[in-house]
Amino acid sequence: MKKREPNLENRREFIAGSLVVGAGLAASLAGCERKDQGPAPTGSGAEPSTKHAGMSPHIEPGQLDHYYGFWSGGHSGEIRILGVPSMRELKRIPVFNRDSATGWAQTDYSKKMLKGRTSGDTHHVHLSYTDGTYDGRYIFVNDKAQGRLARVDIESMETDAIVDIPHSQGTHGIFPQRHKTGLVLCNAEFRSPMPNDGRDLDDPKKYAALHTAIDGETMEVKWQVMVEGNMDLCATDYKGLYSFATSYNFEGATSAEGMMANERDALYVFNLENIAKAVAEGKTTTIGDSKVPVLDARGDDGPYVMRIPIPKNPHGVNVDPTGKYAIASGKLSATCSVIEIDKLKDAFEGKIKPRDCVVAEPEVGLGPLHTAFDGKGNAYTSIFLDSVVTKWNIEKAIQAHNAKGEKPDPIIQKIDVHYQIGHINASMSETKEADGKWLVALCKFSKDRFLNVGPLHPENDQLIDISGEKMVIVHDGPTYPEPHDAVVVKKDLIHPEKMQNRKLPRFKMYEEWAKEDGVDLFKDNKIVRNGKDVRVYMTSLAPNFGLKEVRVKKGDTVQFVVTNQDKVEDLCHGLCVSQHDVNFLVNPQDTQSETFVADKAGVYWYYCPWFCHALHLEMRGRLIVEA
Ligand code: CUK
Ligand code: CUA
Ligand code: CA
Repeated sequence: MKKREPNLENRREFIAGSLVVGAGLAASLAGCERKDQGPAPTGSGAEPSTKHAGMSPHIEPGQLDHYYGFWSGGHSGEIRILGVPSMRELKRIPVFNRDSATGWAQTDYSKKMLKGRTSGDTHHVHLSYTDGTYDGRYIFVNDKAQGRLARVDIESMETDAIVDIPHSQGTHGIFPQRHKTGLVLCNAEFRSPMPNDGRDLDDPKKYAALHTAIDGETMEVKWQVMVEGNMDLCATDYKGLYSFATSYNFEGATSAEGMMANERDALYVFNLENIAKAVAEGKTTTIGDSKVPVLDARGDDGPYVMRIPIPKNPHGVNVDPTGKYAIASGKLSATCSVIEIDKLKDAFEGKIKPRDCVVAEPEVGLGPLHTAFDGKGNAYTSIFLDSVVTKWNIEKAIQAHNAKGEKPDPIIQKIDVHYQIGHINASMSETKEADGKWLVALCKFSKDRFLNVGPLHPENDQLIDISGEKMVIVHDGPTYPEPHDAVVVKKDLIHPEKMQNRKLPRFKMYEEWAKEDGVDLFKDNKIVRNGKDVRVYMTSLAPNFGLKEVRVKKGDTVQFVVTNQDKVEDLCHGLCVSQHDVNFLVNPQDTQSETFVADKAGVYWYYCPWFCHALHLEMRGRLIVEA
């Protein structure tokens, strides 16, 4: 073993120690030995690892990246877009959070979608698929905090739908079907009473969790399947037949110790065809006041759900680009379980046992979490406790599993990452077009890799060149906490529009108002009073607002509806009303609206907060509130 920085070693021991509570766990982890240490950590006198013969992540000023990276924002509640390989942050898309720059969670339509809530916890971003690859239409993202699923329209790069999933606490793993934009499957991580109305409070045996199917086109909740164990990560196959969910609390415990009691938990396999049939035949029930059909599949290895025993507190599950294998990571076991998807049919028909679908279980390191692929038969697993990425060969792992006597070694390389890696993903890894170029390693701790910015450190998203036989770290990418997952997408599959295209559902709302009030949004500047409700239609065209003065009475509810007439790319305006907590963005050719109460008499300047013109500072007017 190479020499390490002592405090790094301590940190690993500390983190490992805090996780290793069960006695059986230490024993199960003891067999794992690290093989290749990879390059030494940089920053301690070691050679920087960027000197290598492979690809450069450097993108010259004015040059464009080759991939879009879609990052979840974790408890920031947003989605971020990064350019890969430069790792430059290009945009943040507010989803469940309040965003002062764009007015998200303040504008009328976003408020309506969010129902007054302004926080969320996004973990998993996935794009809509057609024929096993991205079709460039939608981004889906979960909210673990409040059990929701949201969708972003890629043309506008704006959240266009948010769905509350009934009786789903801790909506965590999500995955869209890959044969077409069909269902988006969503896992509830937390078991809870059904319905959660005060019953069964102290009877955890009766708690359950739901696997929910949402139509990716209409964003309607189609059905739910109730199971007994919790569900963590989710994946789908490439044919539309199955979805998968790892369960780390198959024990049904309510404490961490209890959740680690058993050596094996389970991978749930949902048979989507059989479920759809049962739903169509009405073999369902409902829970509480939700109208969504629920199939109760607790406890039975029936035609709907199968449980494959796998070790121990499994976390990630990922399907390889050939669609042949689902790989579940042990987390508290040093192994990954490789499930052969073609065998599932026989297992569902009772011809083989569920466990017979496991065709390999290689030892990859301490605390395996997630797996990415290069399209050349290799898997890359993030190893949290060891802070490494393990590159291993899937076919060799299968040969080793079956071999009598001498076993081939599937492990190709382990490379240090900095530090405590969570998710991992490779360019196009979640599609059949995985291209084996770049790997992003989303590390939870950055410690000494960046300038000290106080107790809250950035995360460290490292970029790894996987185009050669050996992995090479080429870039550290600090991010604001806390992205969990990312997908890396070829740039020619993503075509956002440069001007607002007015197809989003919120435009229907403005058009209806305009019709009611006999107004042309693009032409008219008009104040419409209805009792104490005042609607202000106003245009913007650099460097002017259509109204220089808006006169209302104290106590009026004022709604500004602003339409940006500018047809120039990148020419945004916005509206900020001084002292009234009103601030929103209006893209070129966009309309936005926000409502507030004018509760203080006086003169309040409204102004454009986006630097749009040499006379940008002069782009303002007076809100005159009469006593
Ligand atoms: S979970 Cu965060 S590291 Cu929410 Cu995908 Cu595995
Ligand atoms: Cu418009 Cu500044
Ligand atoms: Ca467990």
